Amino acid sequence: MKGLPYFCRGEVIRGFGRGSKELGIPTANFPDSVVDHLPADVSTGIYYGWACVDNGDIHKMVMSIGWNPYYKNTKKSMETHVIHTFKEDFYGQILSVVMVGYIRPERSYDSLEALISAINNDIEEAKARLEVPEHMKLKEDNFFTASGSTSKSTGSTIMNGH
Ligand code: ADP
Ligand code: RBF
Ligand code: MG
Repeated sequence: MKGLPYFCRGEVIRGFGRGSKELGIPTANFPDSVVDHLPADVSTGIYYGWACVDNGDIHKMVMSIGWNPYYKNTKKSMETHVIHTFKEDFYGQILSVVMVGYIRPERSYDSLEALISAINNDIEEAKARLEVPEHMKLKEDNFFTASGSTSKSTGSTIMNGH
């Protein structure tokens, strides 16, 4: 997929407040400044990659980019579900991500159950696909260790405040 890997970071803001957390799938939302910087060749859809909160550990992630057709959002969003159980919320903290692969386009579903089950499939897909050495390597990228540095890998790096 063109434009990958794509590195970005930004503050975690409040999202649509739809209670994705209650569904067991919280998503950390990026502000418009990060969404608006996405290059044109990074299309909407579901991606997988690595993520870390502030200077914390690096975890696998899945990300949804687009208008959530199931909810018919009017605003484009970038929402990251970090595949890890956190003790506390991390609103206001800096989320760093690298998107390494594409899973599927966003689509609408007949029921909430169907949407949840699709997301759970994405999570399993991400866990498996990230195991290959080529993707494991990106975990070690100095984008994650040296906060504020520019990645030596291909793809853009956006600094938002940090
Ligand atoms: P919102 O609509 O405000 O984005 P969500 O229900 O999607 O609300 O919950 C997202 C928030 O949950 C994140 O901003 C973060 O603070 C917290 N959170 C806790 N665990 C996770 C996780 N594993 N992945 C993403 N966000 C998480
Ligand atoms: N929303 C959709 O409308 N259609 C989708 O296909 C879709 N896929 C998603 C896949 C993943 C991995 C994640 C994390 C979210 C996805 N969403 C999708 C967004 C979802 O609707 C949103 O996170 C919750 O509705 C927020 O409560
Ligand atoms: Mg959210």
